[in-house]
Amino acid sequence: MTRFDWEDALMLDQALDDDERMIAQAARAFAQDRLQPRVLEAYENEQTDPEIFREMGRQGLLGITLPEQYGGANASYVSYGLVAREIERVDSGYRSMMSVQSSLVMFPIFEYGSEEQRMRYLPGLASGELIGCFGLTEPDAGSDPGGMRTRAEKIDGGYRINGSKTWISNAPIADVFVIWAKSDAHGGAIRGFVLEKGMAGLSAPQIKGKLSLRASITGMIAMDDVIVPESALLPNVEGLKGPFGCLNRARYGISWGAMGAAEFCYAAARQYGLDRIQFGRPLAATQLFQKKLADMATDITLGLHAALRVGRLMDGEGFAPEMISMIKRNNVGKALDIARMARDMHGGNGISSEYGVIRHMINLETVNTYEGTHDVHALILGRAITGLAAF
Ligand code: TGC
Ligand code: FAD
Repeated sequence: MTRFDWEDALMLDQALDDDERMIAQAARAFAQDRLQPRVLEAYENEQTDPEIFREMGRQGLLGITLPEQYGGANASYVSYGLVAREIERVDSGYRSMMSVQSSLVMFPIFEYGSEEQRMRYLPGLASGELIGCFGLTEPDAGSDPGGMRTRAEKIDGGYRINGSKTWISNAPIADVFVIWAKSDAHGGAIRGFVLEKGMAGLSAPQIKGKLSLRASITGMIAMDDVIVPESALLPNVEGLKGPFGCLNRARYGISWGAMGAAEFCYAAARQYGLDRIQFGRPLAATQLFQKKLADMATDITLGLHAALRVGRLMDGEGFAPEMISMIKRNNVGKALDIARMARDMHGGNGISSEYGVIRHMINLETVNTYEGTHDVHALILGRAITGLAAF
């Protein structure tokens, strides 16, 4: 008879191929050996070590779905999800660093860029020598990016870009900026531009004082008459489907990543319940404690299998964006519930940084908001279900 595995209730591991299993194991070893020992200090001091990008690059974790000639590993989207899961098991901020670089910077340059742009940026981004960021959100355009004000004005030989972006992961330490702007030369359509650190008029001050996602640096991007050459334009996409095409990949990765954070919290709560004696017996011997663990195990297992299903569709016959809204919304929402529950099950110790659960809980508040809020994804699903947009 098959034995029940509390860490893999419906045998996800069996549904992976050898390459995927190997990539997941290597990512787990990297995350546990290289990231876990640094996360407490990074979080407490709100510090991001740029060296982590190079370490991820050496480990082959950046842009792994891209072809090898551009520094990728030609790996499946399931593999990409498994990497996100292992990194976010340590911290959502570290997964953010990986997923912005891979899905929001390397993917658009590969998918929408010229061959010259691919060769100029992708190998350096894959090795982590270059750090990238993705500027879509603005002070007055968050859930509604179509309301952006950043403008690209055609000038001789290029464009003049004016505007500001906010809440941009990696921006203060970025070398490469993928920026979305309305272009007058294209009838006001949204176009992508690749800007480089050091361009006159471009700055990226850090947003300090975040109480969530403190291990991942966030900033604003100010563009004050930034002049870019014609070659900075991403030639092969126009309209909001450009940034949304990138967000599909990143949101999909988050659906795996959030489950990694939830798995950490579930395992920590289980162990705490086995170790902690109250009323003369382990907390884990009480019915309430066991019900909470059963709920966690169920939500994690269903969430992981749903993410695997979407990953298989991405690697095979194709996906609808609403599928990704469903798993991003569900998995992050469930992970947040699980982290809150685990925090409670640790009692007073649950608020200490040493146990990790409150850090995951606070991080997941951000994950629930960025890449489309929990409610915006409900509205995307609602539109697909009813045919009526309620934004
Ligand atoms: P809508 O009319 O729905 O669509 C406009 C055009 O875009 C196409 N489209 C998509 N294409 C591909 N994938 C998708 N998921 C797509 N969704 C829409 C659509 O077909 C249409 O194309 P066309 O050719 O007809 O022009 O646009 P809308 O303005 O009504 O959109 C509403 C809504 C709510 C869906 C959208 O604005 C939305 O998703 N808002 C959320 C914004 C968001 O997610 N921002 C994320 C910023 S980046 C970030 O948070 C990074 S955090 C990174 C980290 O640290 O990990
Ligand atoms: P708003 O859009 O103002 O939403 C506020 C509230 O109103 C939410 O609860 C929302 O669900 C609700 N709401 C909005 N519209 C509706 C509606 N029509 N009906 C009902 N409710 C609605 N952006 C980038 O471009 N690049 C990045 O790298 C990036 N990194 C980030 C990192 C961090 C740490 C954070 C916090 C954010 C990051 N973002 C990034 C921005 C993020 O994508 C936005 O914060 C998010 O899309 C929400 O936009 P907003 O903050 O303007 O909130």
